Amino acid sequence: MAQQEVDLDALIIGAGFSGIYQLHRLRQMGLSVKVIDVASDVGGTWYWNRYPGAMSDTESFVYRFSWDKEDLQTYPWTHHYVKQPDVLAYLQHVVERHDLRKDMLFNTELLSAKWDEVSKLWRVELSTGKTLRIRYLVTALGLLSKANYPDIPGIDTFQGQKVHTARWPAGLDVTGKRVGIIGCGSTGVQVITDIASKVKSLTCFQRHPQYSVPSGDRPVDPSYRQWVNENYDAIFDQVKNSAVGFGFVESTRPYASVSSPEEREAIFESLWRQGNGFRFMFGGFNDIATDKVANEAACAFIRKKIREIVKDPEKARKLQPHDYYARRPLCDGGYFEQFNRENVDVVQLQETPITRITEKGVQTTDRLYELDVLIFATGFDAIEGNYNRVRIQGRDGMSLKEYWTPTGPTSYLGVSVPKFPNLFLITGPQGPFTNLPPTIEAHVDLISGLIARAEKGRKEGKLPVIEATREAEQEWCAECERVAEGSLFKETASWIFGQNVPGKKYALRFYFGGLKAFYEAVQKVIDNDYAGFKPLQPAGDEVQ
Ligand code: FAD
Ligand code: NA7
Repeated sequence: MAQQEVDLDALIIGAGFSGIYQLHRLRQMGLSVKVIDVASDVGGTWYWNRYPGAMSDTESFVYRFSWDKEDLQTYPWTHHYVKQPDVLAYLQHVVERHDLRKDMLFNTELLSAKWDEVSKLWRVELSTGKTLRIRYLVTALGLLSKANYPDIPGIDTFQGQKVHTARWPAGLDVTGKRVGIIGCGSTGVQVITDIASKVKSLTCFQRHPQYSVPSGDRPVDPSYRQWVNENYDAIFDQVKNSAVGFGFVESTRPYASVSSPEEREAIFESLWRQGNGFRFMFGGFNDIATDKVANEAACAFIRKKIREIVKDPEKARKLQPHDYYARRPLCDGGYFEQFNRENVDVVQLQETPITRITEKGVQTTDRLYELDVLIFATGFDAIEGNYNRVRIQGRDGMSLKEYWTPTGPTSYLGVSVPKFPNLFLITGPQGPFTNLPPTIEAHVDLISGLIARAEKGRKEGKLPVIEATREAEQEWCAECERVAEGSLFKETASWIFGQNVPGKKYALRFYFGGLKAFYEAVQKVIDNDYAGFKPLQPAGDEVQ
């Protein structure tokens, strides 16, 4: 049997949480493997997003890897939430601790990848000019990684400084400046909260007001840290057996089961005081995201809080949302309070839309806002954005972009796409909607198992080719649709369904069945000899 020469057993694209763990796992299996990233160092999201106030909204104790227990118990964190420099330092630390850097190449972009049907290898082309033959290609490109710039007329004429939050330049200091910010999502809320007290003026151009609740961030008490350290096994057991994996116990109580208005109010008030957006949405009642009455009760509670916090009635009016509370839930460190500052204002774009950007600033239908700095907190071309800018061609020369065009992005379990053999996606489309590290671990563990199976087959004289079947992908899509049935998220425009980028197809991009159900589904696949993946074929003479 002829051996096909490979340059590497596996190539991983992306050096964030996903790429780091995948490298660790494949190296443990004795494979030759490298990670590349277009960035100049590790970190992924936390390398790129250096805007003021950037932080995680998952609490510190579960926004990390679960697989290195000693590190879990010894690595320091000072607050209940980790800020961007903290997460970056943590990921750098993991890389050093497990000696992973020697297998990482930075300033290196994947330009294209083509499946070669004869050799059964991927031929990948890198920005460094190198072309490599790879057996297993793992994409850890990130689901919130390709920055989204709005298409506003005159955007290039602005003479002040323009900046996207995901590309914040080192040394940009907004102190004392006239600043405008377009976008009030999770990122906008963090930036506004951080810079409001420092800038000369801050104009927030808001298209949709947001439901945001307090984060509850505060310094970590030593006794709390000790409790966490002593209970890490139970904590991650709970996370992996929960729906969203945020480290709190989700409620099983329907809103209607509590009949007393005072008791309902007390539950919301308690959630508000504890802090965290996901806890507010999922920790008090089990149907805020599915039942319209329950949802409106949560909305009314948050609107009341906004009216209480924001003293200027006109600003308070503009800041109150009236759509469903059914986007990724936000939390903040005093967002609405910032609008009590004289130098901070909100422009409701549904009333006075932006007509163009001029050399001096932002022109709306009623006036020109002169600015020194214009911040785009306009989010990401999420999920498939990074895939579409790389030409990945599977069987028959079809690109992933072409494969996904008719339906929107699909996959089997979020990791594998029919007709793209030996391509493995970490947090690909239709993976779980959760705190991401536990989902990343589930994906990496599944991919590592699939590759181990292929390697075992290879040693037994079989073709090491892994490919999901079309039927399995369709069944998984149907399962994603089934568990999303009745979710108010489906009725609320956001990046989760692709509505934040003009021209992007509306499609279900996540599995809403929860982490526990996802882990169970994966275990079932493994127990049934990787059901849904084609059986390994005997190797012919010409290929291996
Ligand atoms: P990423 O960290 O996005 O890394 C992908 C890497 O791939 C990038 O470094 C990119 O440069 C590289 N890459 C892409 N294309 C190419 C190419 N063609 N060639 C070479 N390299 C390429 N999640 C949570 O669960 N909780 C949170 O609190 C939370 N907060 C967030 C806050 C912000 C501001 C943002 C933007 C995201 C947040 N997320 C959060 C989501 C976050 O993206 C994930 O938690 C996690 O960091 C994703 O890791 P990753 O390795 O999968 O992808
Ligand atoms: P999001 O949540 O997509 O928010 C982007 C914001 O930008 C949102 O308020 C948008 O308004 C606004 N936006 C986008 N385009 C425009 C235009 N053209 N005009 C005006 N306003 C616009 O991105 P984030 O970065 O905040 O958060 C993404 C995820 O990263 C988040 O969930 C965390 O996981 C971290 P809209 O509300 O659509 O009207």
